[in-house]
Amino acid sequence: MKFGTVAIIGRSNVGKSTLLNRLLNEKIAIVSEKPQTTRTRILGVVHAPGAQIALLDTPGLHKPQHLLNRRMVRTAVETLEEADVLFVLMDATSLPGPGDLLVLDHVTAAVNKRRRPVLLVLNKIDLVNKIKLLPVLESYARLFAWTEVVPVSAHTGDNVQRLLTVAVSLLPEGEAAYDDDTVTDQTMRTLAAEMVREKLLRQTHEEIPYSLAVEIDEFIEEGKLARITASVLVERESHKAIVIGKHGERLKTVGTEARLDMERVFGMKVFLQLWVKVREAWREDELALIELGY
Ligand SMILES: Nc1nc2c(ncn2[C@@H]2O[C@H](COP(=O)(O)OP(=O)(O)OP(=O)(O)O)[C@@H](O)[C@H]2O)c(=O)[nH]1
Ligand SMILES: [Mg+2]
Repeated sequence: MKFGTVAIIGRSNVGKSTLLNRLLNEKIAIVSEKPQTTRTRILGVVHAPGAQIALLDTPGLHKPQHLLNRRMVRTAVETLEEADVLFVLMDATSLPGPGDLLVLDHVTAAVNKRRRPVLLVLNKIDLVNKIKLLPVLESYARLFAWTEVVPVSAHTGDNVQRLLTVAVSLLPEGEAAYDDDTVTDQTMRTLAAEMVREKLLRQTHEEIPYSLAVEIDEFIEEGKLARITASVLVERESHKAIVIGKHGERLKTVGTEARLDMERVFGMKVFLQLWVKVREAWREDELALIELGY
């Protein structure tokens, strides 16, 4: 039996959470086109024949501006330092940029402390033709002594099976750490909060996506019904008005979309109530961050 931890590392938006969901065949991490979507480490357990992988999605590595972001980067760095195998996710649609070099600095520092397999996972190959892929591959090959290079599309699933095979071959020997039916460490409360945040991210722009948080105030299961009350935290009164929208339309859309997701994932009827609250500078407030699970 093989068992090990695999960290998915990279800058924001390269598709780390999309890859996690793809490898699990289940949506446990929210995804959006806005940077810094993932704020915590998310465990997904991949059960393969003769092997189990504790796959860890992480926040995108970036230059942090707020306490929230410093904690996000710390989470990613700690995860990368502890993992047995690293998936370094890069975007196949562009040549390495400053954000990617920052990621490689972190990876190099961790590997210098303790050697272990480092895979270059070049994602989003569905967006580039093969001729354009070659120079990107060559640039990355020059930057690091990769154990293996695997181009994939987390979106279509192209070559993801091969990535799994390579990962399993690099895992240490060991007993499975999780039950056969364990998929994630995310609680229903956390999943519910994140589903609301995902819909909010899609509906908002500029500064607002970064300054939003969602807190579950009440999660009551009554047989096949869940009564969920959640607060959307924003940093300013003006943001509150935007999140609510004209005649409450935006918040209503968010609520409906999130509820439908919850009903599908939880397999129960959901009654969802959303409130919007102003909590000034929560991104700098350690207590608020701890309460929010960040
Ligand atoms: N075309 C294409 N789009 C992808 C692929 N993988 C991810 N995306 C898109 O890229 C965007 C970012 O995806 P995420 O999975 O949220 O990226 P992430 O690396 O987790 O980002 P952070 O959590 O912000 O660090 C989303 O719009 C995804 O739909 C892919 O293989 N192909
Ligand atoms: Mg993510």
